[in-house]
Amino acid sequence: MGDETRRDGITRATLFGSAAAAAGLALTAKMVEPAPAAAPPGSSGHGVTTDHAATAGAVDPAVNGFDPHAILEDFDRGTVSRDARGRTVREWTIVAQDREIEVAPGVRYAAWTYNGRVPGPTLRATAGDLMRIRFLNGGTHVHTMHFHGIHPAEMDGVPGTGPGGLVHPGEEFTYTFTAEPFGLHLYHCHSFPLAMHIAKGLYGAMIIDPPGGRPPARELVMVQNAFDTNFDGANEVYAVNTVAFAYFEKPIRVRLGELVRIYLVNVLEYDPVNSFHLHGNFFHHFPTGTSLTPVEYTDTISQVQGQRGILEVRFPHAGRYMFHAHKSEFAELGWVGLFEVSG
Ligand SMILES: [Cu+2]
Repeated sequence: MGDETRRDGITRATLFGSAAAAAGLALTAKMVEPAPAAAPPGSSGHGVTTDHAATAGAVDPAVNGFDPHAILEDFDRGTVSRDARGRTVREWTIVAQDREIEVAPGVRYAAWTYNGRVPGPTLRATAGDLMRIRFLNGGTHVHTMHFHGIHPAEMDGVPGTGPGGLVHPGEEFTYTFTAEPFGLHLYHCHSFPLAMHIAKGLYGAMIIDPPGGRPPARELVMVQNAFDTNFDGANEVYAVNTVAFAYFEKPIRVRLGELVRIYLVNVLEYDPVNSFHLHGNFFHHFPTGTSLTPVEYTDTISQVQGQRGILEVRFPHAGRYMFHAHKSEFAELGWVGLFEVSG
């Protein structure tokens, strides 16, 4: 039985009114009553509310303690020092925490977070730097940090690879490796059951800049994610950077003609493919960001879970331009935003 069939039996409630409806989009969501019995251990058992009034408007960043608009441009370069060889050393402290977040107006989700936010901090280094990430498990389940990149097995954060592969609540482990290769990567928990540990919110982007960097640009991080708010193994809310419709309610402002660089990471769980489509424009696509030469000039790309790419675009015309998953269902359930281009 496929997802669509399975979801047909679920109550469909019109949700997400306000700006989206004003724009002429027919936005509906598949929402059901909370199902505490199906909630995984450690969750607070909160499902979603179907209270229409409660879902109007926008999510207040103060409620979550993080703002999707701030996450777009929040690059964490760590605490910087130099080792005896003169090499740049970057150090971070990441804490896993259970935390309830609001993923759409009135829709709460019992998340597992890195440093209290979903996605976790965007870690940024330059190729060749030594990265040292001290991970403390302040949650209620066994977690890890598994980084994409090139590193020794004992730093892989997967069960069976040593103490870093199984960090119990109250314990810690420091992952140390050289930043390589340059490109756009990601990190996520690799405890089992894996799908649950990712879906609950334990992931983030990791940017390794090439030596010398990339051309100056307005840089934006977008982590494509979704939330299974009723624990039925399918998602009800889709987004980039967690909060459905955040960039639709409040468009991302960019300047006419400026180079805009989007770091796009797909961590979507439970659906096989995600996509990105831009209206009224084309972008250059650098898959995984591991080359400085784009492979494609297009307006749409697709990515499976774990795939990521850098998109570079300039807007030659002022106005509002939509971007969204070119999977209409995902867009209608929150994965849609706007660029507001002005001179
Ligand atoms: Cu985990």
